[in-house]
Amino acid sequence: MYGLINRAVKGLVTEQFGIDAWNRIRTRANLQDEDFISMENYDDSVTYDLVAAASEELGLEAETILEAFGGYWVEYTAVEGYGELLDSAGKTLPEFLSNLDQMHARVKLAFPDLKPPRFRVSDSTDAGLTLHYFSHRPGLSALVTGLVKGLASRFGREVEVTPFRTGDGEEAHDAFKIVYVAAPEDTGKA
Ligand code: 1MF
Repeated sequence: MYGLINRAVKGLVTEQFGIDAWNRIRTRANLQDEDFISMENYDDSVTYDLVAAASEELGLEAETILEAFGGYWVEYTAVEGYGELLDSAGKTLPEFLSNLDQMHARVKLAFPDLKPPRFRVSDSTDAGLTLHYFSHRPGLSALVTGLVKGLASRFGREVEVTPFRTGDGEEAHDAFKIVYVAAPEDTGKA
């Protein structure tokens, strides 16, 4: 994956746990380099090793770290030069989620080594929707949960996200049931 991803992992760890924790994680993951180059393509194993090392060093489940990272990614890319990209993908959560493949196509035009996952929305109603996720990369479902929650908060709303497996054989994939949590002003109560 592009170094931007690994830089964001470093950003999350250093902001929440400090630079010493980051250096212990980096050492545990056997990384020689002090830093990552955003536009350079790194083997996916670098990212997986970082998450595993962070999990061991911090005593947190990998899923917990991945979910936190998903939320962080939305904030991080917004301030690291991709705010316009995020703005262009939609003005509401369901619109954004329906446009994820187009958003990735735009990024891939500029950065051809991108290997984006594919997403599909189904069953979209006033109450929520189902997001289908097809990735080249195994084990990142909790990351998508965090991305969706991070996006929701970018749009000023809250969601419940429940992952599940769906489809048979070749079609088997991860999906997420997303339910909008009513904002306080919508409930009639204070
Ligand atoms: O293959 C890749 O390197 C890659 C990197 C990031 C593929 C996808 C992504 C983005 N995606 C990360 C989870 C991937 C999980 C998987 O593969 O199954 C998150 C997509 C996303 C979902 C919801 C909301 C926002 C999202 O992302 C916004 C986004 C996506 C890509 C970039 C920035 C924001 C991006 C921009 C430039 C990149 C790489 C990614 O590369 C650079 C960076 C600096 C200089 C040159 C190239």
